[in-house]
Amino acid sequence: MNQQKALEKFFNLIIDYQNQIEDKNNKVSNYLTPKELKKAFDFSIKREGAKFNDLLSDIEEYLHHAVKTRSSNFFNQLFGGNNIPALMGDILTSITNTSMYTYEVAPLATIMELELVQKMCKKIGYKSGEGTFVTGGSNTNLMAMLCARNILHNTTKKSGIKRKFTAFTSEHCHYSIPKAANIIGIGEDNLIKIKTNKNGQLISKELDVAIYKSKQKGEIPFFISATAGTTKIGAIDPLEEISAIAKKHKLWFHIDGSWGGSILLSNKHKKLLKGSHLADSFSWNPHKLMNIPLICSVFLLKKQGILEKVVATPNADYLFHEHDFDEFDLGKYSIQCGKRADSLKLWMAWKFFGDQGYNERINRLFDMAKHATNIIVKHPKLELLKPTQTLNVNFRYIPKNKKDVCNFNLMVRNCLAKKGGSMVNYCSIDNNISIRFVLLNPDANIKGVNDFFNAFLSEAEMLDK
Ligand code: ABU
Repeated sequence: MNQQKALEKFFNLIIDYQNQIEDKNNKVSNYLTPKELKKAFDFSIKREGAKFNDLLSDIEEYLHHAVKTRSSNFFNQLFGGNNIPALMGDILTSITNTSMYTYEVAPLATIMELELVQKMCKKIGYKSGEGTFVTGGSNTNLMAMLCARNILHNTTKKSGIKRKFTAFTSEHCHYSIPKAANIIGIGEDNLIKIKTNKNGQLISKELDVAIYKSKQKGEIPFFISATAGTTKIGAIDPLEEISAIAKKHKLWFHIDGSWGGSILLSNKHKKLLKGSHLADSFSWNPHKLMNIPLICSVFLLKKQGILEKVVATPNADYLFHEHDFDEFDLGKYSIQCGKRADSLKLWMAWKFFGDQGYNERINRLFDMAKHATNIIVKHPKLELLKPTQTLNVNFRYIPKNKKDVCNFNLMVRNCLAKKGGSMVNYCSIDNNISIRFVLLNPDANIKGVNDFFNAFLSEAEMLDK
């Protein structure tokens, strides 16, 4: 089989796969243990190589075993959803295979990135900010801490840290914040985690006190990270209050909006993120609520000129040449060298759906989160573990004898995942196992949510007999 025929067959398989995704009766996963999977699939790579025919049957197998994360029955993770324009963009990115470091090799994607950064800055309320696409939400948070360190203490870029720097966030922060503290050299122990209220939101008074205490000890507080959409609960910290504290103490104020940032696209719900424009920097992951294929993460800053100051390093004259528009060579503003053209898929999706389309998509998700919450509240056996604030619905089933509730819920969840009809994740909340039902796929509908709860309840009732 020649390359052209192989490509044709490949795209036919992709179309079949897409049809499976759209068929709501299709399984989300065909679960196998690692041992079973090793038996079911030939992972060996032979010295003599293989033929396209072999690869095509491997691809069929791969698609069979792949978890259908774009299915509307997938409620497991903070990414997913069907988005054909973005998928086209992603395929186009692979086919044209370039790196975003210079305008010369990525002309269109460069301008798209710049346009998108400005559009996102406007949504946040930044008048003339800047930004860069990075390789995941964790790295947007890393960039934020690095910018804070190098801008507030401008000798650190060259000389490193000589004193004890402290950073502040809530106990519900994403685990990338301590990682960032590790990577930029302040150390995880010097990240001070502030208590949250019963809704999982940072208590700003406690933040203020913690900063004072740190100063009294002779430490150097420099960074606060608030969260707009915590991973477990979907809580949004009190952004305006935190901004006032950051201003008072002259600290960098960052918002980790990796999950909740896209709520800014909803005219109805964007008020939840009131005060976003006050932050010095903002993390936003379009691969979450905007349903762009992984990875699509953007780090945004209120002021221009910071990225170059923080990351630019001389001595790459084989790549960055002086020319009439060398400010378009985006590699100079990135901690990466190779940089995938992730702007293309976001640009295509946003062009297709428009602001209006995304407004409707996000609003629909909020309606479904409300519907799911109502199901839980009305059902005698279900308990809502936290008030639903955005798109995370946390609940559990209370079995007859009320014994071992955590393990019981874990069992129900795992049975569902193994059967593969739908997938939902779990987390710990206040020392309980919580089923975390997340809404991010706008193709899910009220019937789909009802079907999920019916499946969950029938599994639970069977185990509770
Ligand atoms: N970046 C956090 C995503 C974790 C999750 O999918 O639940």
